[in-house]
Amino acid sequence: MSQSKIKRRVGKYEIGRTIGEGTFAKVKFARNTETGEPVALKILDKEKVLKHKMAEQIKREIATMKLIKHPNVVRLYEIMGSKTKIFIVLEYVTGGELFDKIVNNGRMREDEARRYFHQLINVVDYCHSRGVYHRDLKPENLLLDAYGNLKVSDFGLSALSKQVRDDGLLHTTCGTPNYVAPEVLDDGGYDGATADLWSCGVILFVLLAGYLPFDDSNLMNLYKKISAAEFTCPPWLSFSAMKLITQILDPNPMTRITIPEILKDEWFKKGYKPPVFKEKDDTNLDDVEAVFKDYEEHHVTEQRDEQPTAMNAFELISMSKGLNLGNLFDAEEGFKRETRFTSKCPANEIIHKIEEAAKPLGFDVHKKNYKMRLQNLKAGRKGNLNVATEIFQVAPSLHMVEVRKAKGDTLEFNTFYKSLSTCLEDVVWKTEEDMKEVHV
Ligand code: ISQ
Repeated sequence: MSQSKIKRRVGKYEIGRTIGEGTFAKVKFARNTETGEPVALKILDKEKVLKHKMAEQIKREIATMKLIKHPNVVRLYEIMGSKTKIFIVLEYVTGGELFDKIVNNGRMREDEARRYFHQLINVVDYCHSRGVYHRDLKPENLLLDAYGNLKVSDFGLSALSKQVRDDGLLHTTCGTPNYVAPEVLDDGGYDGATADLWSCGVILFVLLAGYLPFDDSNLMNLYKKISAAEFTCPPWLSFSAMKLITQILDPNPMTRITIPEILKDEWFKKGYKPPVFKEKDDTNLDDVEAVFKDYEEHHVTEQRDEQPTAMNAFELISMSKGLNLGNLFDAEEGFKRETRFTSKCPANEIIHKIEEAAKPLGFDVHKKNYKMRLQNLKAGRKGNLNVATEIFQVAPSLHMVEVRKAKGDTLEFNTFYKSLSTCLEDVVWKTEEDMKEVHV
């Protein structure tokens, strides 16, 4: 059972917990030990990158990303390489995912949604004007900073969203197709700019409606709905919002509304102030060269503290009170795609209960020691959700359970977590304070 954590260091960064996982990369919280600054560290396996002949594409994309300096884009600070890994050092943002707001509070008022949409269009316009396309705009890539401003992650890093399927080949359209433009699904070549705009339209719809415009548990039906742009606007949508969404969700990329036209749209224009920010031109690409030329003298050292550090039980308990979505936010690291709860039940019982809760929801359950991997193999959106759980022993009769989205759709993870919470109610340790909160 995980009773302690081993401190890991890469160069000047001390590595913390995993905050995200993808096919090619794992994202970890890390801290710059010289400045104390928190960062998000994207870790790629060199072997995987080379095996799939991705080195050139990733190098190009990382170099481009370093040039993108926009207040609403997660900054790429530097990259480092070790013998076996590539480390991408990214700005760390603490406000969580934009879509957590929908999950917790439901759809947004039009003014609030418009503010985020303004920021999204500003980013997309800025990047497109520099020839950079996202190609995978979706909720997981829309983060918020401490001031509630949008921060788009992975702009330009489309190689990292590629997926290795069972056939061993690389596929671009992976994960949830709900945000993907019809011409991308057609696989016959597409324009990155118009395809990104389609995804912005789907995002705007979700913000205003609280649900997806195109959804079906059957993947073929979902493709059909997307290709025909078959969606219905909810009755609470204003006419001007509906008009704009309909012009963005045009299945024909040739007639789809463009950014200059969006900037002139009646709904969009309300309260819009064109962005003003200074761009420092001080980018140095030497680190990118060094990593991809694999200069050994530039390799960072990966250190592991052999002496495991004991976990601070009180910290863990205070982070893990109750079983709610509120603790998706944490004071030290600010942002997580996971949540935790404490339990006084034996570990085996907790595992059994999680298994009992997950199986009827269509999850395949894999257990290894005190870690579990729940994989939803059903087709469609649910088919992509992967949840990792881990049980930590805090004291002989007290466990902390971490439930983390390893892969897939955030909205779906949160729905799953809510179902899990209901099933695990009698396992979770509730303090008197929690009980009071429930009853008031
Ligand atoms: C930046 N901050 C928090 C979380 C992140 C996840 C992925 C990429 C960048 C991030």
